[in-house]
Amino acid sequence: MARSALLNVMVQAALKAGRSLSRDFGEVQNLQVSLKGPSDYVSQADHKAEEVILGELRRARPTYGVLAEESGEDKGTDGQHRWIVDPLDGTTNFLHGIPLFSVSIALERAGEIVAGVVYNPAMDELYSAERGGGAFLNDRRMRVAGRRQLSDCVVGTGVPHLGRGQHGQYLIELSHMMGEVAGIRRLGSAALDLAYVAAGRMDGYWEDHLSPWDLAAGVILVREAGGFVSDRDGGGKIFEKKSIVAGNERVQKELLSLLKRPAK
Ligand code: 2AM
Ligand code: CA
Ligand code: CA
Ligand code: CA
Repeated sequence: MARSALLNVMVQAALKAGRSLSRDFGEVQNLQVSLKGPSDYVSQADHKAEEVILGELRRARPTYGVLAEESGEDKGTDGQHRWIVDPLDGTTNFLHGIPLFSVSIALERAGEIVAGVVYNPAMDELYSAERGGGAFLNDRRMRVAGRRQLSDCVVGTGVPHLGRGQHGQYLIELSHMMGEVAGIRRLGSAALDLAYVAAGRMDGYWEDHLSPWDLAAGVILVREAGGFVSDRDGGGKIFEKKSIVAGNERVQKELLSLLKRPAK
C-alpha cells in the first residue's frame, strides 16, 4: 500500500502520540485530571498527546491551520488546509483503564476532508484513508460490512452528555433501534466507532452532540471503505449539526428513517 507524504506525516504523528498515551495508560492513577464541563474530563495525557501531534504536523506543514480539541483553533496562513485533531478520543475509557481510546487526525482541504488517521494504541490498530485511495486497517484494505437486514446488524451509538432528565429523545431513539437490530454497542470513542464501521465490525453507528475532532477522520475512513455518512437529517452538514449516521448504503438509509424525528 502506497501512502502519500502527507498521510505519512499524519500516521507518524498518530503513532508517536500513541506511544505517549500508552506510557500514560500504564500509570493512569498518577495523572492529573481536570473537568472542562459536565462529565468532560481532560488529563495530562490528552495535553501531552496533543503537543506531540501538533509538533509533528507543524514541523511538516508550518502554514496549515489547526483545529484541536485541547488548544482550539489556529487559522494558519495557508487559507486552504486545516488539521482537525483529537489527541485522545475516549478519555473516560482511558481514565478507567478500558483500552478503547484513540488518536484522531484529519486533513481538510478547501472545506473537504481529504485524509484521516485513527489509531488505537492499546490494540496497535492503525486506520488510515485518503480520498480516492481506499481505507486500511494496518496494511489491509477495509470494506464496510455487507449486511442488508437491520435484524442482522450490530449498531454503535454514544450516550449524549445532556444532564439529568434531558435524555428523553435519545431514549426513544434507542428503544426504536433496540426493537430492530441484532445488537447495540457503546464503545465510548466516536473515532473508533466510525473506524469499526469502516472495518466491517459494526454495521452502523449514530450519535449526536459531537464535535468536528470526534468525527473528521472517521468520516473519510467510512467513505473510503465504501460506506455512507450523513448528518441525522440525511444531509452533509455533519459538523454544523454535530450529528452522524453511518453504515453501508442500505443500512445507513434504514438508520436514518428509524431516527427521523416526528415533525413538530
Ligand atoms: P472525548 O473522549 O475526546 O471527550 C463518546 O460518545 C464520545 O463523546 C467521544 O468521542 C468523547 O470524546 C465524547 N465526549 C465525552 N464526554 C463528552 C462531553 N462531556 N461532552 C461532549 N462530548 C463528550
Ligand atoms: Ca474531551
Ligand atoms: Ca473526542
Ligand atoms: Ca479528546
